[in-house]
Amino acid sequence: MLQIYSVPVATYCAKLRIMMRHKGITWEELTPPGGYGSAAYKAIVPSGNLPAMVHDGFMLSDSEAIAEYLNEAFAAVPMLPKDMHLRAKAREKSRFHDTRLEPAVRALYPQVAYETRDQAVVRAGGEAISTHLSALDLLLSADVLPSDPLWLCDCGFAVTFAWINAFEEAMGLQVNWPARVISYQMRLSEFQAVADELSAYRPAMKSYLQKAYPT
Ligand SMILES: N[C@@H](CCC(=O)N[C@@H](CS)C(=O)NCC(=O)O)C(=O)O
Repeated sequence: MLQIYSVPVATYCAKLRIMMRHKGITWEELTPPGGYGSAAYKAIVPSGNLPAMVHDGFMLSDSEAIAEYLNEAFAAVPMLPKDMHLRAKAREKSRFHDTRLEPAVRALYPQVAYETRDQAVVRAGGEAISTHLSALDLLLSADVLPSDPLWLCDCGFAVTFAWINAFEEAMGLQVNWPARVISYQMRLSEFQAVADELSAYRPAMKSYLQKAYPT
């Protein structure tokens, strides 16, 4: 049995669900006992992070470690290239998402609440995100991965792009979107697993963003 610890709004859980949907994997979703970071949850998942997985008694945390494990455990729909160099490039792209773009978006969560928002911080955040989007533009311009399949490295971007769009609407975030990045987002949205996950995930985003508006 495959169980995933998750909370509805968690970005990296949505990233993981895209890959599980694409592979046709079934899973059971569990709420971390006492909330993530609690002693009860850390007794199961020492990092206290979400997502975490338990597969037939085997526990693993970190969305990318889980995704790579599930890619091997459920190999029928491969989401990493066979070629060693392409596989390394796919991992490079995943790391760019997890260590560059997404953390710049995450830095704006403390600015969501309307009452305490600092527009100067939001502006600086928009500039930081734009810098990463322009780095992604360069990365995409040299992308050697075939564009037909959905790769592991694509899943996080689909979710993070949705958050940037949501922040543009809810907080007036200003971001420069390179044309190639917009095309990439559109291409990802055409995968059924991406479309299904984003439509299931949007209510959680909307509920989180309620505090972005004056009461
Ligand atoms: N690189 C980690 C990041 C996971 C992450 O930041 N998860 C958030 C929820 S989306 C979390 O657990 N935050 C609480 C914490 O870091 O203590 C991954 O890919 O799983």
